[in-house]
Amino acid sequence: MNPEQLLDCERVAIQVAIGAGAMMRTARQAGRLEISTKDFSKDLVTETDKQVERSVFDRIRQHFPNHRFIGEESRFEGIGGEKGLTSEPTWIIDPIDGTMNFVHNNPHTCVSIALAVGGQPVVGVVYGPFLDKLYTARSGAGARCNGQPISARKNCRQLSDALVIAEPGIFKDPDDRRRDLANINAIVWKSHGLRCNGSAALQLCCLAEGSADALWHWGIHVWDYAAGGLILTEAGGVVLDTQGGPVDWCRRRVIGASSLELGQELSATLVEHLEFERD
Ligand code: LIP
Repeated sequence: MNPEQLLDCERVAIQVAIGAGAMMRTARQAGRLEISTKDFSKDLVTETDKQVERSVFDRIRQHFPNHRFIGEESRFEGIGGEKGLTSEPTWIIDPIDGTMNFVHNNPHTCVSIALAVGGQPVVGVVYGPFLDKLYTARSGAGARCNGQPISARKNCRQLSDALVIAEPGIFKDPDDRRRDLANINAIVWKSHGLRCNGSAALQLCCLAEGSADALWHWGIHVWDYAAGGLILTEAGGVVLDTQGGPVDWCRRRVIGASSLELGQELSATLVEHLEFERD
């Protein structure tokens, strides 16, 4: 895609994200979220998640009818059911990232919209309607929040100087729970401390704006981290695999960091590694 095409895709994604945020606000004000669970008791979905995803798909498809679509609620139906990312232009949508927060009237929830070409995100938009924060990025054009350039804290190169984001209590499997608590215990005493806000997309944007310095995540899906991952790298940060190598957008694991040195130290400090079926 040429720069003009990328700009057009970002413009559409921003318009659609703002519309999705309005749907989230309306649903919360109405106070009827129609909540159900998916894989286990903490894996929530609301009718608003489904309605927002349908709206985002329909509105983007009006502009780009030949593109492919992946969404949290429709999974891979939008691309014929097969998992994974191909080289074709593919929109990757999390209609409400941080659904648990959305249900609890917590503001750390957002719509996440990414466009991937050649298997890599090239446009990312994360909109937190209750935070009034619109994070945007295009490949090679930097990252912004509400139109203003943002930058990761690139001079934070060691764990002992870093504020780290973790997210305890998200696993169904008791062994995964024990193993990630071991990681939390290992990191908390070697860093400036841990923070958690419950939305992977917004957590990656925190690193991009320099309000935190590193994170690790297992079990999330491509729609949770594709847009936020591009926003972070365009802000000068890095996204890595938890083993320290290049990120795999479908491997369901990621390290984000303000610098490569910090990301690699975080990877080396994790004492347990979890595995999840690929997207
Ligand atoms: C959520 C992520 C969160 C993760 C949760 C869940 P959802 O996405 O943003 O960081 O820990 O398990 O995957 O399901 O709210 O879109």
